[in-house]
Amino acid sequence: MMSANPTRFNLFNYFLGEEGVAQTADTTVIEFRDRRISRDELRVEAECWANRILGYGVTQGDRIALLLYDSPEFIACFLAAVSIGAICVPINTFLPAHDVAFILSDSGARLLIVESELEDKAKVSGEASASCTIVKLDSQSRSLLCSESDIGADTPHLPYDTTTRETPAFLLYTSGSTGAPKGVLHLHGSVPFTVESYAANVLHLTGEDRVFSSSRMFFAYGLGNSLSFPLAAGAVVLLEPERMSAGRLARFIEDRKPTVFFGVPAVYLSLLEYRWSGGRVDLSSVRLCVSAGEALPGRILEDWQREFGLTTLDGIGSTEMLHIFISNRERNSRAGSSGTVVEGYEARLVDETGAEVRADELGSLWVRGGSAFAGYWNRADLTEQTIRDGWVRTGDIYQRDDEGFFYHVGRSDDCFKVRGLWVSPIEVESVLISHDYVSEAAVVPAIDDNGLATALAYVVIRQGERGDALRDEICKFAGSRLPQYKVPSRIEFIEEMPRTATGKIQRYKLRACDTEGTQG
Ligand code: 3UK
Repeated sequence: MMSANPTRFNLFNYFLGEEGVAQTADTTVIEFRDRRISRDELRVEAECWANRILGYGVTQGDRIALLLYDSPEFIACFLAAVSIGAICVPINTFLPAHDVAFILSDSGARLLIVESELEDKAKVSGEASASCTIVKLDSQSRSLLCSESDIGADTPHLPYDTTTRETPAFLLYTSGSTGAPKGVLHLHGSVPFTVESYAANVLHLTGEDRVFSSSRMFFAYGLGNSLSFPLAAGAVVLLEPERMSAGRLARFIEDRKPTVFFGVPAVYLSLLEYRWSGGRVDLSSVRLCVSAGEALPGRILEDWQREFGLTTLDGIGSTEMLHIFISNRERNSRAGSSGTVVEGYEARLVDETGAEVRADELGSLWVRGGSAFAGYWNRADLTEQTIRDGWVRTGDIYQRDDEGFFYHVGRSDDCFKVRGLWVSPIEVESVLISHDYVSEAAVVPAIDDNGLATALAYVVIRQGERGDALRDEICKFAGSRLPQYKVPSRIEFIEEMPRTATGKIQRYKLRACDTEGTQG
């Protein structure tokens, strides 16, 4: 065995190499349906995928896209891709085909590994189709839908020492700002930084833990929760490919007994409501819960704590910073707050000139730390606007109290999140105004009766009678063209749009209108 070159670093070795954590080869690392996969089995599976990938002629720096459910194959393919120095591009399996096509073409993927059940979303068109090979995986049997002999066999496996902490490892697409999704590029070194700063120091994750994340691995949040953190700690990750209702999730937790649960606020609310409606929710295996993606309303946190006697740590992370950089702690948390800066990161609240705001004033959040992204893929302009001297501008407005607790106030752009997923007002508005009766539309976040974000649309009507029938009709129209979470849950008719002198809709004025939370 060659001794590892100290400047060399590869995530495959970090997780599965001999110098890895104190687990033995036969320790279970993944539980999936009725399978238990040991560390050694995962390593063999990932090496096998690495050889296949090499057999397709993929080389260092090439992009390999994954359109896969949360499964052992997702983890094996991800580790295989990064082991040979390729750049892994996990794609959101809920995206419509045209967004998948955009990501394949924008990233210039050489290879796409896709679930047979998601094949329809992977119609590669135009230029991309000539250069992107598609490999299908049977969604039920979890085996390849092509013969191994189709792949250049006998390709020698490369040693995993061609990379360093500075080598690009993966690209995560996010549609945070208006417009097309952008690829956030991370280097191999980002991952150990999140493991040490957050998983070890904040969550105290150990080999005794069993983790489950309701957010998927194609999100940075899920990727840390289900891949990096458990593998680095020698914990078990529970994977579930299906989307679960509150009832199924409650049964899953009771059966599979996770000790750490990761969710978004809407999941905590749905479990609470399920319990209040008489459903059985047994969380006795759980020692710690984590919430991220959007602010966890203080009321949900307090209801959760009262119902289940469990700590839930709200923390803010982002795709650009890879994982959580401001968080509450088990023995030091505040309801309604994102918590305090995680050790290893620095955070500043600044005004428009970049000067630090005074205590108690609102400011834009800038953050710095070793897991910051390397740049947006092929978007030097946007990279330049977002990251300077290592400081990443998050686009969030925060307030900090004198104990260092951060409180989320909103976003400086107009985008917002519903159920932890981005909603771009412009995208929803363009659908609404394509309806014959709608002349103008403005979409803003609103808060429903539970304190969670929903989309509210103000529309100016061209013709037709303003009433519930038209409301329903417009919602149905939007529902046939947008994923459900983007469909406005309320529609208000107005005479005229408030606009600036330059003709921009003043969404902030509409936000301010929504004080009395009327019907939907
Ligand atoms: C918002 C929050 C208030 C905030 C993420 C954990 O959500 C993640 O990444 P995204 O790139 O979105 C980032 C933006 O989401 N946000 C996230 N968490 C909170 N706002 N309180 C919170 N607790 O606007 C942020 O800029 O999708 C979350 C870990 C990794 C992640 N990528």
